Amino acid sequence: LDNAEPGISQVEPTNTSPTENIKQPFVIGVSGGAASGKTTVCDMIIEQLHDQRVVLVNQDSFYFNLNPDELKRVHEYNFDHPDAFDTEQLLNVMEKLKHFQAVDIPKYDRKSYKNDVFPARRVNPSDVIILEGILIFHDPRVRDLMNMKIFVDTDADVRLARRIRRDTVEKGRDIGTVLDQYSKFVKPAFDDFILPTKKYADIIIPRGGDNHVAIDLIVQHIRTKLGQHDLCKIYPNLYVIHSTFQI
Ligand code: UZR
Ligand code: MG
Repeated sequence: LDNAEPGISQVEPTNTSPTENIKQPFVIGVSGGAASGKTTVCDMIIEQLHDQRVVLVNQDSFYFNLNPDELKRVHEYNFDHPDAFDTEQLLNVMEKLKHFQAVDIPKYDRKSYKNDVFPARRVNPSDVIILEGILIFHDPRVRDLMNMKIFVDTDADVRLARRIRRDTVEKGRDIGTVLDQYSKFVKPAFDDFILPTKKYADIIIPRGGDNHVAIDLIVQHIRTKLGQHDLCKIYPNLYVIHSTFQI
């Protein structure tokens, strides 16, 4: 070894794996009351970031399955409470995605209240992960994963009107049941659990998906952050894309 050519030991290895170069995916949390326009905001962000590897993870996928007793009295079940979600499982999934590992995410069916609909959704490693859900800012461990937190702030009457339309027209539910559920669970949970997490948001978007200016600003910020995220080291194309956008 003493005979090794001088300077050889100082040569940096060139074949490092991507994960050694890259830091971590950029994680965005999108929260807000039920029917506030969270999904629309996420879809608009994803559409504008079409040249990036983006994945959407919905908190719905982590609802606990209901036992037969709970299923029998489903109208008494509180889907708006933090305890309705399997946060440990969400954290496991996020841990994998943060290390660029592919992961299977359960599919949740709001009609059957089951989250083991087969096949599960296969999610490939991504550079941007969007976490969407009414209570996605509730657990500090989940909040700590996020690089950017967005709260979609839509008036309660607009949310209720949308909720009624969604549950009656799209899900075929009876209006009386929808209103009962709203006053019994949805509204109290918004006041007790969702609204108090608004203070953790970096950005509060009034009017949700109608707010194109806010979406444009958010997407610009994400692009800037991705540029600083060391991604260009392994994705030379991304570097080109970014420099083009910044000129
Ligand atoms: P978003 N929800 C259902 O109606 N059925 C389910 O099986 C699971 C959830 C409702 C939930 C909450 N509550 O108010 C709303 N109830 O979906 C959140 N009752 O939906 O984030 O898409 O607006
Ligand atoms: Mg939604």
